[in-house]
Amino acid sequence: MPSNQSVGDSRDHSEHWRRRLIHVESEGDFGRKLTSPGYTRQDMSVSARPAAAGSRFRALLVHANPFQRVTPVPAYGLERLRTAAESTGAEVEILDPYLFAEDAIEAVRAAAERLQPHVVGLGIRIIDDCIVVDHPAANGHGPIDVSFLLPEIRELRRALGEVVPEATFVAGGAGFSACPQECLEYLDVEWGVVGAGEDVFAAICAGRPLQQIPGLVRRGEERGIDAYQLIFAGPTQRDALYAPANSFPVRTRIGCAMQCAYCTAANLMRQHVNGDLGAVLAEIEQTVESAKGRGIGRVPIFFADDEFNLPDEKHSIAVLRGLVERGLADSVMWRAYFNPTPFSAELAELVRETNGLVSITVDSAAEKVLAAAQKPFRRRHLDDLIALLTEHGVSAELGLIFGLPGETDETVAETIDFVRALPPKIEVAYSTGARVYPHTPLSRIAQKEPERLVGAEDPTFLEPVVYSSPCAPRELARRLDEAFADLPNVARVGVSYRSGSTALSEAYRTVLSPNGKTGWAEVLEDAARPGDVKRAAGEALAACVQIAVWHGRFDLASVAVKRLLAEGEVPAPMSRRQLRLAHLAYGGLALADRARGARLRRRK
Ligand code: B12
Ligand code: SF4
Repeated sequence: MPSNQSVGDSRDHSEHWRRRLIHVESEGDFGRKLTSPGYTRQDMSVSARPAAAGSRFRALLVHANPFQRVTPVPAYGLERLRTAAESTGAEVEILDPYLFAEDAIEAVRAAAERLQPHVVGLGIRIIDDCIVVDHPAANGHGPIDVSFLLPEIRELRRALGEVVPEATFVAGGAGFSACPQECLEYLDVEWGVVGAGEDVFAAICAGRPLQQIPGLVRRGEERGIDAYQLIFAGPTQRDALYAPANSFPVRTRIGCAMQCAYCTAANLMRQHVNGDLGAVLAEIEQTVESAKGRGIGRVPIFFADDEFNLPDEKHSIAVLRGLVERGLADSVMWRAYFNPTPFSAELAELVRETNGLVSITVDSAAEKVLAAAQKPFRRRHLDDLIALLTEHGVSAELGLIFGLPGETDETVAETIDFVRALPPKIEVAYSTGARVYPHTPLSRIAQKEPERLVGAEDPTFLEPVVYSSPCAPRELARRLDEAFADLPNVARVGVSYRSGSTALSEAYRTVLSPNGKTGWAEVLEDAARPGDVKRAAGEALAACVQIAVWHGRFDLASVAVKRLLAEGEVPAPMSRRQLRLAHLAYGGLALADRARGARLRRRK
């Protein structure tokens, strides 16, 4: 059950519950199966299995992402690499230490010790949390709140280097790819892949000499962001660890044809490639099938593209039409980032029909700022889109960045007026100040306007530096908080590493631990505590239910549903009646599990 999805979607599947029971009986308790330190080994893709029995080549892919403690997402990039390497027969293990272990360093040490990998791949998805203002009142927090994650990742890399000094270290990931040479230097890693790593990783696993693999960049050489790889493959074999608490990512295209001043995608130099439609749809189909087999009614998908409708909407229309043609429209709900244009009535209809949520990358409604930030649309496109979405009843949310180049008191007021005129159903998230990432157009603007910068004194911009006009980000945040105080649909953006609730990663750890009940009540209280701007108590509790169901822990799921029922409001479109039914169903399944456990113990 996804965080905002009806428990009832799975309620009427009594057949499903029966099948689920059989599944539990025949395969054992999945949750417990995953508790061994090498939890991914048992769940390796079929072609990798023979390799595990005695292969010569071993690779450890580490999701070097401390943010997993706060917002767990599947290690999708690493799953894609492992899928690509299947045919080589290498043994490839994915480890997500910040998610499944209290002590991430200890966990990677143990895994490296056990596997003795030839190659260690570091998946550096994010280098910081990009939350400029978490506390509008400074209160000793300094001028910005961005959490820089590379120091923590460097500790992880050091620990791995001590355990397997002979292994080759390769780095990759979206955060890494925005500033590859800077990261290699900072982390003391020799090799890296900029952009899509599937082909390069498969070549490494096939044992090709590193110097001969096109696409690998080496520390200190000239090549960096210009070595971007745009390979496309699929469908991805997913790791059994991840419940869709924050949805399943599906990449349909890679790259971006635009170069908005502040965006890390601007470093791709306008390159982009569409995925093969058949492979994309097959990936969605497989995802839906396996998720349904584990009790998920409507499967949440995140189309993990920079912008789903750029450079054109033909591809997105084809993907959505494919969902309808394959009879998947009612089995999914999805979200994706959209540019305000192109967006036709046909696309709007398909979005609605397939249960999509349009997350619009707007940034500003002021013409002057849009031009200075090199945004690929103008105010009229935005106004047209809002009218179109309203007309077609499409669910939408919208993101703004105040303080971009060209921002003045007048442009701030213009965007505030735009927000105040929006239909209240549209959720708005805003931030103040833009993180200056290395090599982006904003980094060049920043060099010329040092008076607009706050944060680290780092001329390379690897450490967090923020551009903000016409005033400092905290001041801007205070002004905007005041301007939007009466609008319940408008909030400051996002989840911060420092203050975000860790309830979901704790839920994973509890569900995966052998005596998984200890601490579950505290996890649920933690989830229910007001904290994250983005995650209401009901949603966080529903995510806990889902994590428990995903790992076959119906005893914990049943307790979590009871706690959810105690909340004043349950997340739409759930109803209290559906939750009560789910409570009964999970309770029944938990009893059946317990009886089965007792039978097995007696047989021994
Ligand atoms: C979708 C998305 C989300 C969704 C994810 C939903 C989900 N269920 O997965 C949500 C909204 C939850 C989200 C949250 C966040 N996101 Co986000 N997200 C994205 C987005 C658009 C796509 C990610 C994705 O899945 N891509 C598809 C996969 C296949 O690509 P990939 O992971 O990059 O992997 C490929 C390569 O990088 C490479 N590779 C990856 N690892 C490795 C390792 C090795 C060894 C090698 C060789 C290669 C390699 O090969 C892979 C296969 O091709 C990216 C932008 C982008 N285009 O990537 C931003 C992006 C990753 N997010 C970003 C940020 C900041 C965040 C948050 C921190 C925001 C916040 N404060 O909450 C959180 C972090 C969550 C977390 N735990 O990491 C930034 C990171 C930049 C930075 N600061 O470092 C990005 C780059 C957006 C941007 N341009 O600014 N995000
Ligand atoms: S269109 Fe979106 S992804 Fe592309 S450069 Fe602009 S903000 Fe980045």
